[in-house]
Amino acid sequence: MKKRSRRQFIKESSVLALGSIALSSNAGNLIGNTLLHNAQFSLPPLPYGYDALEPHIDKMTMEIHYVKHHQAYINNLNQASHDLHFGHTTLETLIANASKYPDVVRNNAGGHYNHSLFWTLMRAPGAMKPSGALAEAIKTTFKSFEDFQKAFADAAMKRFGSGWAWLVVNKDKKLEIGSTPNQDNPLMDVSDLKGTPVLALDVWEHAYYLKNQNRRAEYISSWWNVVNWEESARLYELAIK
Ligand code: MN3
Repeated sequence: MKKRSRRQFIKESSVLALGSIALSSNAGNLIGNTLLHNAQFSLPPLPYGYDALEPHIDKMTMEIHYVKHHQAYINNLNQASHDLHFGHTTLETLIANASKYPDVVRNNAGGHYNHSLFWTLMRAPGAMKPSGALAEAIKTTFKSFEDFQKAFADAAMKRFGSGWAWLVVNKDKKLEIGSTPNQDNPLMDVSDLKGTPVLALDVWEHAYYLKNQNRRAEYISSWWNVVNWEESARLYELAIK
């Protein structure tokens, strides 16, 4: 049996700051039936309670989405890290180089990254629009906030099957709307849509089925009530620097 190098056992010590959440990388995680201490990836704290987004997104959906679905991506990613020995590689690097890894990495690194970002881009119902530089850019690019919402919802509706809708800052520092399949994201080398995410919407059925069943349009229109525009504006300002 191939002996693993000492380096592979050294826990990943970097902390990836993603939005306002720090993805601490040294908590224990279950790998198969064994508690793997110092597992590389762990569930970031949810910045609000499961019921904080009510009545727009229900408590049970939030709890299952966070505790079961997000955790499953993390468990699968830790299992892949264990099996493929990439314990020294950051989540950002795995995503940027998704084409170089098996699909299990693309799917689960994407799942972990996307959900970590998604939680920070929601909050208890508040301001329904952004302000500042992001508001100006939306107006310049899409004519009006309402036209932007229509185009974003359209991208979310047209994504066939499971995936994500995105507002990104592209390489020309311009806003662009698009969608990705499965757990792909615009930071992946395999993605057609490329850019820095400013807004993300999960359109997997697990994100809305308990409350909205098959009615994705209803979920999207509810979701506008809980968008964290302050965080989105912060990501925009970082992206255009
Ligand atoms: Mn999801």
